[in-house]
Amino acid sequence: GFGERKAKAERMFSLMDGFLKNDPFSLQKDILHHVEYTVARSRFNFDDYEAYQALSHSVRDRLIERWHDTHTYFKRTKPKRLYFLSLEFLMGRSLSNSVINLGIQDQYAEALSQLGFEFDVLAEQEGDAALGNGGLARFSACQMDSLATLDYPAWGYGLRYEYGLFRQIIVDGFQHEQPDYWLNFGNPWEIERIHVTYEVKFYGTVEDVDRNGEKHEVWIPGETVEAVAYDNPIPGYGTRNTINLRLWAAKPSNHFDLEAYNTGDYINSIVNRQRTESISNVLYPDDRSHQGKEMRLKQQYFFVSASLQDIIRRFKEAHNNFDELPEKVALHLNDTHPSLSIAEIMRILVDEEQLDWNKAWNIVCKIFSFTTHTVVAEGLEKIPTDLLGSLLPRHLQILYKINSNFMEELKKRIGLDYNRLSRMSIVEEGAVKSIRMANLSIICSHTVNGVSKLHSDTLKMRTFKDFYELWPEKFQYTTNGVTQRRWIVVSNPSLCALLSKWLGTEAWIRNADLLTGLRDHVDNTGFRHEWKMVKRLNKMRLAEYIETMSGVKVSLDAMFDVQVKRIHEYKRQLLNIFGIIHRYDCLKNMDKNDRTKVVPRVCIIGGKAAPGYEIAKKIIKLCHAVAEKINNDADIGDLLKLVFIPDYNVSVAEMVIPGADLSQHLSTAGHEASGTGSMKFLMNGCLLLATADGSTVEIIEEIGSDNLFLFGAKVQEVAELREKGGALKVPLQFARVLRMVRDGYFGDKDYFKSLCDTVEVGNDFYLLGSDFGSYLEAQAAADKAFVEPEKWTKMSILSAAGSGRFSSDRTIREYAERTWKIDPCQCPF
Ligand code: CGF
Repeated sequence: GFGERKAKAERMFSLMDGFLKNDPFSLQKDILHHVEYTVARSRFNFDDYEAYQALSHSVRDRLIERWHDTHTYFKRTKPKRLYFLSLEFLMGRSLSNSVINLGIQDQYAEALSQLGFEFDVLAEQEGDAALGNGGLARFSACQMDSLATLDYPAWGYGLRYEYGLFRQIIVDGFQHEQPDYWLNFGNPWEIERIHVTYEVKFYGTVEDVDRNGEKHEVWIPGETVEAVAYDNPIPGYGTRNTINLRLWAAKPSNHFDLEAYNTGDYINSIVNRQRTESISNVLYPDDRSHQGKEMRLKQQYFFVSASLQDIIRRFKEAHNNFDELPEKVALHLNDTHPSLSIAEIMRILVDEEQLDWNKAWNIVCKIFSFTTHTVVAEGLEKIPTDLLGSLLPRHLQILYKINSNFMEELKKRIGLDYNRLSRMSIVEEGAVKSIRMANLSIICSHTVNGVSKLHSDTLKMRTFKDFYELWPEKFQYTTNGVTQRRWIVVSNPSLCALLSKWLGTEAWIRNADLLTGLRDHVDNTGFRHEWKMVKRLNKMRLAEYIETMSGVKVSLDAMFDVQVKRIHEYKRQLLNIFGIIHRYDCLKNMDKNDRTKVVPRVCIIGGKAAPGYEIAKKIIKLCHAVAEKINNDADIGDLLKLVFIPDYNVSVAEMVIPGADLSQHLSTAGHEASGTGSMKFLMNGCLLLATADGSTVEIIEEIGSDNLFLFGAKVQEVAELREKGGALKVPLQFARVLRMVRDGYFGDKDYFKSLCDTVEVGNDFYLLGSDFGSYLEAQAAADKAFVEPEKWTKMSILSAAGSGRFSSDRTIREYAERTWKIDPCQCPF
């Protein structure tokens, strides 16, 4: 009865001592408690790794406490919630980020030092959670941090891959991939919810059933897998709000296929079952080309089905009418990867909740928003109908019905323009009949977002022109951003202290617009001196890392010039390497006296190539071959060094970015949807050398073209240049560099042939040749600025001062207000 429950609650409360205490003494007690009882080591004898484990468990306790309070409050106040659906999250490490956001970094540092440990050393013990590929996935992680910090009632949903993004190892200059079994040593940052499980079904048939005299289609699935929830608390900064990232893992289902077991083939039935349970095992190592693969489709549906069951259950607990769904639920499709959600929610509403189709469709069209991260139409996801029909027969029917309704409506709007009708159809007829996931997402979403202004223009004018003309109001753009908590506070503590000192406040950590205040100090020599000292400190840290990784000793007086990102032809790492070869060639042919005027450079390149992407792998090999030649040329010495940083990931980025003087963003204009790496460099006072692509266009608006080094064809010139083909003018220097590689100057002549072919005149799709001249000019301008340290430092300060607009806090606020229509909901405890 009620009395009994009350007494129980009171007793439980009296046993608890309020919130966990955060003074150093209490933290020490907690850490030792976890050493003894969680890690099960003696508190008199434990090493750094065990100390890290105990430490993270004590942090986790504090996260859980806030997580509970936040969710209890959300439950009570029933705000409209955002569900952020993404197949990829690149979270990196959690420890430092968590203690900083919880505001107890100093207390932990003190507690540990009294125990004889150093916080930073323990933080290094943690591996990266690399459940994503590149920009899209790290952007998801930044958005989660901003959602929590700005108190939005949001949930992230994703997959708990057992193997994250592969580890890159380099053997003899070649990339090799090794599995990243990141859960090997346990993961203290997640909470397994063994009671939060859902059955996810696949295959089977669709049968007609009679419901109150009406014929209805019902799916009789053939296979069941269980999804188990793993919750990852995401703490906000400067707030108690701690939101949830729920990741699903596939587990054996209790749902036994009796027949399989009764045939007597017990062992084989278990082996078969295990195969289906491997759904969440592996992350696909390429965010563009996983079209038409059954496992990928299974992953998508597994993710979508578990998430939607969870979301609908939560909705039904608090509301009893689906008409309220659009006021209470916003579903965000992070790219098309989760867009099967549309068919799934229609199935739930119509088949299970027995809503009328039109009513369900009206509701569904009000809850979805969609962000596309792609530029080229060829990059858009398509799923062969054969595959979809066999794996999810009922969903295919639903998709056909959505499409035929849409086609009818469209005919009324645009008439019988069959070409346009067929371009806009969800179903692509052709050699392989397929479902176009982008068309589906656009049709059903109330908002279609681009990730930068330029990207959005491309979507409207090219990629989704037909849809834009039909529904101009749907098309918006929300420029990407990155979180200053991770990219300054965690990764660049000395800059963080300097910013707070000169801005006179730490408020910029929650409001990055305040960084513009740095402009007031740019003429102050004392400030500039401190700024330079911070950069030097970070360069020292990076130089040490380079020496340990590659054995190459680099001079701190050299310009640290960095290009780190996934390796892709459109990102043009090859242009960078050709520029380096040209520089080397010039040095070799230079008078000894002239060499004294040369700005020494340390060129740093890092990034992973998708395992099946041959040309990208050749770029990596060429980089190593060139590095081998240059770095061993005693005649060149410190004037030029080239290092490839292996296994580029979030933690490596945290160290490399603060130490960079110059960073390169070289994509052929019109190919990078946004780019978020540039924003991280900008925040860290690193100068950009870039094309006017993606969000760089907006960066120029913000910091002025005088404060970065721009080069290359503009987006409106690219098509014309391509048309010229063989008649395109290419500078002599380019031809010379290409010849050096072709002639085997860096060895492996035959191996590099196909790579050289990709940039030969007439075949140079990404326009390396025609951009080479202006690239070299931009490089020369960078050299010229570098020899004037005061000028360089001013440019560096003004870069950071203009980076506030590229905080993911701004991105999230725009999404929340314009797209999701959600309000902050701050837990008052
Ligand atoms: O998403 C990207 C990145 N490769 O993950 N695209 N995808 N898919 C774009 O290419 C970037 O330009 C963009 O910044 C990023 C996040 O929107």
